[in-house]
Amino acid sequence: MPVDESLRELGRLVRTAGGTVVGTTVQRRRSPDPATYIGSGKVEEITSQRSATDYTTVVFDDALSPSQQLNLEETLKVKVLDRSALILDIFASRARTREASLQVELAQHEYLLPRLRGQWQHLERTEGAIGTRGPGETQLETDRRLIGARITRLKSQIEQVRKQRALQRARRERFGIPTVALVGYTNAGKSSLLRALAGADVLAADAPFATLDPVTRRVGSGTAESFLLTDTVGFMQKLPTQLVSAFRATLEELEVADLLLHVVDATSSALAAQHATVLSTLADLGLSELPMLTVFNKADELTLGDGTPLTSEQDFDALPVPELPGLTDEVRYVSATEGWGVDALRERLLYEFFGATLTPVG
Ligand SMILES: Nc1nc2c(ncn2[C@@H]2O[C@H](COP(=O)(O)OP(=O)(O)OP(=O)(O)O)[C@@H](O)[C@H]2O)c(=O)[nH]1
Ligand SMILES: [Mg+2]
Repeated sequence: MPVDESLRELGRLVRTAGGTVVGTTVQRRRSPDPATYIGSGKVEEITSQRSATDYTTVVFDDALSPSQQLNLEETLKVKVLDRSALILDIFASRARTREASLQVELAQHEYLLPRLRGQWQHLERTEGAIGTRGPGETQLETDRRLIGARITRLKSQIEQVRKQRALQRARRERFGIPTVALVGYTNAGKSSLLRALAGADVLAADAPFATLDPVTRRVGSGTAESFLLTDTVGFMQKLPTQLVSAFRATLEELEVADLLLHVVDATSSALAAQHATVLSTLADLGLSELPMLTVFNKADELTLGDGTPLTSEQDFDALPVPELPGLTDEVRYVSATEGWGVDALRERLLYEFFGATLTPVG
């Protein structure tokens, strides 16, 4: 993804976390400085901007090592966050269910553990300072052990969740209900499409990571001819690995899907990069082999070749077939909010599973 797109995305994350962006800066380097990520000149430039903008936090659009983060905080004298910390913060504010909370807390602790630097560290050097005596154990070690123990406990609780989910899935499979999983870049409109297809009351919001919990709804008429549609957390470039692995219990819902419905935001200026990110995340999760149907959403905001806006789904025929690398599967346009192409998509999905008994549409 181009740097300016990535920074724009970072800005959205900052705003979602409740911050305001007062300035951005970019440095081109052959490789990051091992100690401070950016070069010393850039550090000075950022410091000197302090008087003008009075910023309180500096956010880096990449993963910082624990020591880079510490060094930068000491030099810049403000809080320093990286993209991972910011995303973790948003996830923490979004977690509603016990399951999501467990997964987010695990990711937070795993992020925190190598960054523990203890307010006590400086005391270790002062011989005989209060709190450094005792059976040879420093506070920092105690903290590490406590967090380690918490991580172990969280992992076993998440394991319980996984077993629970596996049971539910087995039950579903026994009844032979096909499952479709919505996947896509965050904010592409997955929840809106679930709402449109299933008539379900689920949260859709113009913010990254509005959905954390997998929500499953039945789509179709009657019990015989219906499928389950599952919505889950969206993907994003540079998503912290702790998060992806912590969300395994949830993402396992995707593994058993009969079909992935990949929702792409057709209006995005970073469409190709977002599409590629979703494909590579799916590959990381070992899900590349699943059949996939790609829908280009938000088609109501597209314009035709001559610049006129679309007025209905009738205009889809006049839209070009999007050309994207890796796009080999069937492609469709939809508008989840206007309901355009939604009935045809539902029919198409039903036809996928019950084709023999249904009249093909669309
Ligand atoms: N114009 C237009 N806006 C849409 C459409 N579908 C979704 N949106 C808007 O896009 C924003 C994100 O929609 P969501 O359904 O929450 O997206 P999501 O993919 O579930 O996002 P996360 O759960 O945050 O990953 C919301 O403001 C929706 O109203 C569409 O077809 N047209
Ligand atoms: Mg959502």
